[in-house]
Amino acid sequence: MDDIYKSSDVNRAMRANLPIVALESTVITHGLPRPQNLQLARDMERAVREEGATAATVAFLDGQLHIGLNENELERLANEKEPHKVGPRDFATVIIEEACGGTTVAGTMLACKHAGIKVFATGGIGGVHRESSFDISADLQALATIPMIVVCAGAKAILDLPATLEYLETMNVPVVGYGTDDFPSFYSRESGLDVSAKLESPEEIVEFARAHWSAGLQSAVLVANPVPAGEAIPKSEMEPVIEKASKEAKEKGIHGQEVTPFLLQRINELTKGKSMRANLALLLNNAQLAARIARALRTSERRKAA
Ligand code: PSU
Ligand code: MN
Repeated sequence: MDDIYKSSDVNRAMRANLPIVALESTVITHGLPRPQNLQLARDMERAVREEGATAATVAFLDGQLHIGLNENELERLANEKEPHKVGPRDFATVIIEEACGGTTVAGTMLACKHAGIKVFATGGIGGVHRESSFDISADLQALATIPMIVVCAGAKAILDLPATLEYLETMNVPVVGYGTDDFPSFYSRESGLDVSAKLESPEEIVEFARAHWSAGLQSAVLVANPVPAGEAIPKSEMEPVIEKASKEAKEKGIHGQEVTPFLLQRINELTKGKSMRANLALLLNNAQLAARIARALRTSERRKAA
């Protein structure tokens, strides 16, 4: 892709070889309601900056891929009437239609591959869905093929988590629990399922990722960072809500790209906003950790080069 537009902040950081954290934008266009979406986008960027890294929110505006948005562009994206949800297969559509859209985890990773960004923060990755037989998020395919460090709060609990973890194992994607053995499940700190490695610091994560890539693998390292304890919702409390929302999605015939946004919104209604507070808290927490990892990665690269 030659037509990538980088913000002045991102250009500066790249020239000076400073740490950069990519942020996805489907969470802005489809994951959260207005006005919380714009607020969250700004807060995530600030969280990255406060930890000493440059934030690069990735999105399409008028068919152009942007790596890093300025304040006006962020505001425009958050208020866009009918934005696309852009995974890798949708790049051609938005380019040709000169459309606007939020990039998913997979779409953002593809953009990072072109821009040379190695660290990325999101809320929860997509995975294998429960309610239809062959709905598997393209996020998993991207994790299998693009070597970066992706920080999430586990996979969304609306998914079939055992199947999602099996897929990641098949595709050689290590799942690192940050300070935990138990794979977090987005709203909850636990799932009862195992991670493949437990690490305790950004430095350990960087060392692990380097070892992974030096073994010749091209897959991502997925870091699962549990939602902060204060905003976490126990699994037992979330499970009936998820069951109900999933059943409704099936009855309404919701499918394809619409499944995830429908479920997130319905769960928010059913929990009277509690799930959204957890969602916002975990997004900020992940931006913070990703920035610390990006810094540790730069330090380690400098040391290697010296
Ligand atoms: N995490 C959130 N909210 C979201 C998403 C993740 O907290 O809206 C988005 C991500 O962009 C992810 C997408 O890539 O949902 C997955 O969609 P699908 O299952 O259709 O691949
Ligand atoms: Mn899907």
